[in-house]
Amino acid sequence: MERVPLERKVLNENDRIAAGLREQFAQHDVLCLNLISSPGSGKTSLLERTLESFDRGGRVALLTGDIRTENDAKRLARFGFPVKQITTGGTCHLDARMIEKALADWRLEDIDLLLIENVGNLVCPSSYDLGEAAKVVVLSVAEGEDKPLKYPSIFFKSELLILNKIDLLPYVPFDIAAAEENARRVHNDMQIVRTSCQTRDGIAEWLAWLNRKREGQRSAAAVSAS
Ligand SMILES: Nc1nc2c(ncn2[C@@H]2O[C@H](COP(=O)(O)OP(=O)(O)O)[C@@H](O)[C@H]2O)c(=O)[nH]1
Ligand SMILES: [Mg+2]
Repeated sequence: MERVPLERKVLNENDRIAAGLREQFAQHDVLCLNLISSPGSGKTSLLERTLESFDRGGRVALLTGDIRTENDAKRLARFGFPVKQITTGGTCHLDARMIEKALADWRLEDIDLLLIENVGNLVCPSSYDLGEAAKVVVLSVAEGEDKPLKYPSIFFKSELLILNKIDLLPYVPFDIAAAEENARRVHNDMQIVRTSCQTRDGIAEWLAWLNRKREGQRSAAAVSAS
C-alpha cells in the first residue's frame, strides 16, 4: 500500500523531464524514436541495418541502454555516428533523466534523428516516457505469437511493430498472421513491418516508415513556424 504514492511520484517526475525533452526535440526538429523489445529480438541488429543505409554525414545519433556492458555501443559505433551507451547498473528500463544526462554534452542543433535502444524488456520500458515521438516495439518470430496479448501495454503504446527474424519462419512454429491479429486486438491501427536483419528483407519498408516520420515531423515544424 505504501509503494503506490512513491511510484506515482517517480513517474510524475519522469513525465516532467520527458515533457521538457519533447519540447527541446520539437524546438530543434529532432525526431526521437524509442526502440523496445525483449533481450535478443534484434534491436541492435535493426539499428545496424539502419545505420548502414545512411550517408556518413547524416545528422543521426544513438543512445543504447543495457544493464551492463558497452557491447551494443561498440557494435553501433562502427558506422561513424555519435553513440553513447547508458549502463543502468540493474535498472530494467531507461528513464527520462538518463536521456537528459546522456544528451547534456551533445548539441541538438546537430541532430535530426535520435534513435534510442531501450533495455531489453517488454514490461518496464512501457511505463517510462523518454520524450520520444514514437515507441517502436520489436518482436522476433522465435518469441511466440501470443506476446502482444501477454504484454499489451507496450504493444498498445507503440506506433509500429517490427516483426523480426522472418528468415527463421521455416524453422519455428510461429503463426505470423495470428501475431499480427493479436497485435491489432491490443492496438487497432498498429502499423506492422516484417523484417529480417539477416537477409535484409523488409528493411526498405522500415526505412520508408522512418522517412515518413521524418517528413511528418518536418511538415509539423513548418506549420507551427508559419
Ligand atoms: N536469424 C536472424 N537472426 C537475427 C536477426 N536479427 C537479429 N538476429 C540475431 O539475434 C541475436 C540478438 O540480436 P541483437 O540485435 O543483439 O538483439 P537485441 O538484444 O534486441 O539488441 C544476434 O545473434 C543477432 O545476430 C534476424 O532477422 N534473423
Ligand atoms: Mg541490443
